[in-house]
Amino acid sequence: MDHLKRSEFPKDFLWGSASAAYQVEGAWDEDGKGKSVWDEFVRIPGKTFKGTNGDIAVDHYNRYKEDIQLMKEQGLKAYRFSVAWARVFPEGRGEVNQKGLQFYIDLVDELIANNIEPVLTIYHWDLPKALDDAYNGWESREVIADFANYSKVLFETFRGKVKYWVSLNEQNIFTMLGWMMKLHPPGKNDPKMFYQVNHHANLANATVINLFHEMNMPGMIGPSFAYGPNYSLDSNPLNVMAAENSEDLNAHFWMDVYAYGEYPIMAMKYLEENGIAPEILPGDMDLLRSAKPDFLGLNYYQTATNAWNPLDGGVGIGEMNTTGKKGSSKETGLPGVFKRVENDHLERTNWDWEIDPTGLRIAMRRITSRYRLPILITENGLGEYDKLEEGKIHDQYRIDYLSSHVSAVRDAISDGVNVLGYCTWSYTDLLSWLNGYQKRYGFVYVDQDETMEGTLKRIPKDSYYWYKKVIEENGSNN
Ligand code: BGP
Repeated sequence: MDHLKRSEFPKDFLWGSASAAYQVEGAWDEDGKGKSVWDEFVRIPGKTFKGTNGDIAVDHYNRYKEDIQLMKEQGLKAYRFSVAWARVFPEGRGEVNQKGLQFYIDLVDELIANNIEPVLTIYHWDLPKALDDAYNGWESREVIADFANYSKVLFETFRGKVKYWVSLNEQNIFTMLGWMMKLHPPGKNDPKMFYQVNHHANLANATVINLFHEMNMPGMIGPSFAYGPNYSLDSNPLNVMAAENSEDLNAHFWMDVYAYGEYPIMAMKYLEENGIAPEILPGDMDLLRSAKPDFLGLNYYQTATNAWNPLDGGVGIGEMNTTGKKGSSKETGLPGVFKRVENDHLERTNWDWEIDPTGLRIAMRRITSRYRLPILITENGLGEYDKLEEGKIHDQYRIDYLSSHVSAVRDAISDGVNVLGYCTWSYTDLLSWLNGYQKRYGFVYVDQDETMEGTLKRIPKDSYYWYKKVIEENGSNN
């Protein structure tokens, strides 16, 4: 809708930016850190772009002070980062590795000393390998207690210092890529296990949210979900139904559980009919219903446009573009349910991600209408090639992307959405899980590439200065 007068961003709006441990830290085996499933997965030939890994990443572990200095100069209000579970518990459980924990204590103290609000993600995909060896990680209910124990240590350590907590990052993505698409660890295609793993992750998420509340932790906690609203290709009712199927199976299936502790009716019926529904034990649903997140973290990159996909001969799991060759992704779908098609109204990035700022506004409105939870945008950004020209990076394309999305957030606020903050992905350039170092997202360029022999020098891009101004003006010109 058009408004007579657009609302302003709230005064205490968290203008932030984000990262994740494996993608920035490096120091993969320093100071007693245990191995994670990613430390192992990246060493399997053919799994990541040109065999890139996060052994060094962008060396944030050793350069966090320099990075925080850049944040301070930019005026950043919030920094979202994740804790590497295996740094704190090398075996995933048992003894705490004090040196590993100390890194995060120092990081948080440094942020606070520079007036930057820490936003801590407890789990951003780097499961301790020891837990995978012991019981196949998320495949076993044992993970719930270990995750709660690890979270408790973080709650006790950062009580009063960290106010914003993200429990799980993109449960839908790490499970889909791990147990359906064979692209993330453990590299399986096992639909039944996919749903079982998700049920365990839901229980783990509910357990730590309840723990946070039982411990009377000051602040707020919620999961971050990768939500791309589903559109119908057109007004053909079959395509509209395909879009609704996708919304139910690809979005409500998680968000309904987070917000209400209920699995969506049609999605569950479909899983039962196909023999892939998770095993739900007595008491599980009570636990899920009892846990109420304080906000929903939204990671938004793109929307999905859907068309009808017949059961007979329909399109199955396609291919992702991880090379940066535009047009190399392949159509993907679920026969009898939906298939994802191109949207002619939208431009695409070199990695075939559709650019749709209005989709962000739609995402925020749908979440608000269905769940009535405050939203913290925990990721949004553009992955592109950047070119260093005479010591500068003129990333006008990123500025265009981000400013149109900031404007969409303001429109959503004008519509009545309650937004706590907006974190771009990412602060510095970093390792893109499957796409190496060439797909860059940062405000700060890092001299690191697929050879992993860069100088690691940091250079603020044009977008860095653009965001500085947005923060100064509290978004009033967007
Ligand atoms: C999200 C993840 C991030 C980040 C981002 C960009 O799904 O939470 O960790 O990687 O996507 O994705 P990519 O690196 O694949 O371009």
